[in-house]
Amino acid sequence: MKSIDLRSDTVTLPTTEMREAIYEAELGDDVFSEDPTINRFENMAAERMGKESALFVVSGTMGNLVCSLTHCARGEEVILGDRSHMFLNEAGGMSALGGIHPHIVANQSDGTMRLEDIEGAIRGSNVHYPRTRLICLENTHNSCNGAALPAEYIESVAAVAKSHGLSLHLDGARIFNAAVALGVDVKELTRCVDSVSFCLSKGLSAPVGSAVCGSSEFIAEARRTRKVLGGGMRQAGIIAAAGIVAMEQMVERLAEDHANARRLAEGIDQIEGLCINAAAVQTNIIYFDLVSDKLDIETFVKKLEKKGVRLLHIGGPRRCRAVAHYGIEAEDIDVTLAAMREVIEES
Ligand code: TLP
Repeated sequence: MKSIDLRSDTVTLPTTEMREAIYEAELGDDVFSEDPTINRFENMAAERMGKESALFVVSGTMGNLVCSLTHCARGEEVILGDRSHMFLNEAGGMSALGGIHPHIVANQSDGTMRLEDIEGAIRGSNVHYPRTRLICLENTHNSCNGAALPAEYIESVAAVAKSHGLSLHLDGARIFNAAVALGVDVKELTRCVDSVSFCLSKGLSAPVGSAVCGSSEFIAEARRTRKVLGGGMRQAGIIAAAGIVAMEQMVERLAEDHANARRLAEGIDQIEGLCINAAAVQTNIIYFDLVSDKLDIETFVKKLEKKGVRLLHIGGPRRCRAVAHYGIEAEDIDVTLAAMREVIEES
């Protein structure tokens, strides 16, 4: 029985081309900036994001942390969504390691924060207040149904940031999913931000790694911050080699994952006992609720697992997340739907 693991797109394994690129990667010491594969990766990442410079980091969490620590000094404040990954799922790194104060603003169901809420959160000049320094967005928005934030919205937040002398960071862990879903070049989504982090190890299937991109000046400082965190790596081209293949070969196929997520959402919509807003599905992430009172959520997840389908119970007391990714085919979605129907009927 094939295991259909829909817990996350982080479970993707490297492709044959990635394994070959890893084997053949030319290497050097990247702390001396002498790893040719890292240099090629960073040039490519910067070019893709339309930024002057880029930095390879081990994870999305490290990418976001490097950016917040580079933008902000101790006691300064970051405005970010109350459902953002940086606020919910990064172990409070910006506070723990940087003394940075998070100021949360409500995320709407489409992953945006209202402009008036952002404006309202910006501190005035008063000795009692922390100084606002940074605004963060997330695209796609993981916990808001994988919503893709359009370029116009990002531009409007950038205008608010600019008018108050603030920087704008984008957690673009799945920025390529957003670009594919919106049918735009990724640069349109990054043009107005001061820094962006994106992941190779999610839908793009590389085993490890993320990139941080921004101006040359910002990245020079970010390189120092990464060193502080112990993230200066030596022959790191061995992992960046897979990241190059990820950017070259794995972006356009993300549309297949979006189609599979939609197929799954539409199927779930037909199952009595499950509840989903199928119309909200734009990319590869779906959330749905178990509304049947015949079984509890843990039993539902466990019984599905016995049938070879893995989901995450996350996002609410009776909520599950499923993420489509490389290696999951349309037939797997049909098997998943059949398994869900059986589990509910058997209860
Ligand atoms: N998200 C993971 C879990 O942490 C929930 C997942 O399975 O979706 N930004 C966003 C928007 C993310 O979704 C994630 C990972 C990260 C940053 C952190 O990336 P990593 O796991 O590489 O540190």
